[in-house]
Amino acid sequence: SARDSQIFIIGCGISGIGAAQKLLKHGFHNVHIIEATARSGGRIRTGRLGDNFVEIGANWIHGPSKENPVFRLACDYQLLDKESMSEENQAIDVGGHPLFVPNWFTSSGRKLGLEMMGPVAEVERLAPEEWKEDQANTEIKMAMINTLLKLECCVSGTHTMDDVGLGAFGMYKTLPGLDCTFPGGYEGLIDHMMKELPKDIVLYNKPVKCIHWNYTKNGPSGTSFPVTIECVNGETFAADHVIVTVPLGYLKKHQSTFLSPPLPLHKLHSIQKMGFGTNNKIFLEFEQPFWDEDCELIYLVWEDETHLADVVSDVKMSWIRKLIGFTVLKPTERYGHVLCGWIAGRESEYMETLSEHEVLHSVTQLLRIFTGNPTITPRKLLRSQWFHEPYSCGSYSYAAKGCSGYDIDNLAEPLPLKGSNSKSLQVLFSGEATHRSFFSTVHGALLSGWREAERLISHYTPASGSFSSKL
Ligand code: 6YU
Repeated sequence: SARDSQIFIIGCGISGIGAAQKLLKHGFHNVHIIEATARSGGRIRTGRLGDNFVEIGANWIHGPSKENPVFRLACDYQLLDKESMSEENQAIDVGGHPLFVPNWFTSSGRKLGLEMMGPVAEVERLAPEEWKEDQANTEIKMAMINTLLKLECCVSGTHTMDDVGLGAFGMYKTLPGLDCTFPGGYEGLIDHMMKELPKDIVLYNKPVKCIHWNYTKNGPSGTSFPVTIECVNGETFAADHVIVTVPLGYLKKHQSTFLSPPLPLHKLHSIQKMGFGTNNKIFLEFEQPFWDEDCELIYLVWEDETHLADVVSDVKMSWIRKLIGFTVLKPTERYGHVLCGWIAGRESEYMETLSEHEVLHSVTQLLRIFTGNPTITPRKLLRSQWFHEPYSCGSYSYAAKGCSGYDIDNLAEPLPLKGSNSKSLQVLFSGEATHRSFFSTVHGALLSGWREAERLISHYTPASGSFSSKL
């Protein structure tokens, strides 16, 4: 029967897990996940810094409210605290920009007063001649704007905002609800989802090398399969359908070898055009805080950066200038005094090549300068290295200049294309980057996995009144 078809899902991130869950629920029983690494979760990864859980990958549920499937799952599994689940929290709508209580430190060791903050937002609206009237503060405001611009690079996961396209940027949708975190770690969500799947569904440590499609291999009982999956270790798997969930960064890097025959040109072009960048975290633990008790976000401002720029001129010498500052891990009773630094772009990719010791040294020097306190010494450091993760090749996708919704639709389009005579839906595509309005998020990834599972389900569900089977 249709439900016997062999389905392989490549990648055990939330998109792949979501697809498997949905297929199994609809009676498909020959479903397997092939995962390159030894673990599930992909870019959802909870690590440890001393006694603390810290998120190496995804951090928040963006827009935790009823419409968000990650929020719904997290509530079902009881993984959130009361406040995050409250109706009030769900109703707060800040358009994707949580309002953190900030502290501003500058490169001359000054701590800026909050009164500076208002005028920064105003500067963007002022006519150039009006700027001059406030000459004394113009330069420091420009420097503050540069910090905010670098922060936008982190949010979008891009090297520079010059690479982000305005049109497609507008396709990204925010949901109501004030962003919240998982007190027990984001990976708890993965653990719960995995518990609902059969134990042996995932084949770990099996990086896929190539998907051979439009290809017929005779199976044991004379059945024929259009797809053969070839793993790096030489093993092969015959399939009717394959759902590819690998990150866009991985597809970009391996675009010419990952499929055979190769991807159709329009699909290839869209893969090249869509953006995929790096955003990394640097966690630091301190004995004592140097920030205010209510502070949630520490900004670092370079006073000599008085011209609009979000990239540094000499990456090797000055990569640390791209570090926008730190979010403060709350509540303090749970974490102690832990900061999470944010750094995007090629400066971030360069940081990954340095030893932990070198990064610690640079960050310590930086903090001593910005606080004017020559004794500040972080106790521990942990940083992510998403660009050099061989099965991620970066952090998440963004709508690059020149991209449109069609490019995202092209990424999501299954193979072979409509109108071809061969067996349809051989290779399907899901993953964060294939979602038109929620790209770059966990909920976008989950929804895209469900979408491709549903595509297969409806493929095998004869339209009512029709006698023809699609098999
Ligand atoms: C969110 C957040 N968040 C921070 C950082 C990162 C990400 N995201 P997966 O990669 O998970 O799975 C694929 C699997 O495939 C994987 O296991 C591989 O090992 C495997 N694989 C690869 N190659 C293979 C092969 N050859 N063979 C076999 N297997 C193979 N999202 O909702 N909240 O706070 C953050 C953040 C540092 C790195 C994030 C966040 C993104 C999510 O982590 C990500 O989308 C999903 O986990 C992806 O799941 P998946 O299954 O698709 O892939 C206007 C405007 C616009 C801009 N954007 C707004 C900003 C929102 C983004 N914010 C992110 C921020 C943070 C901090």
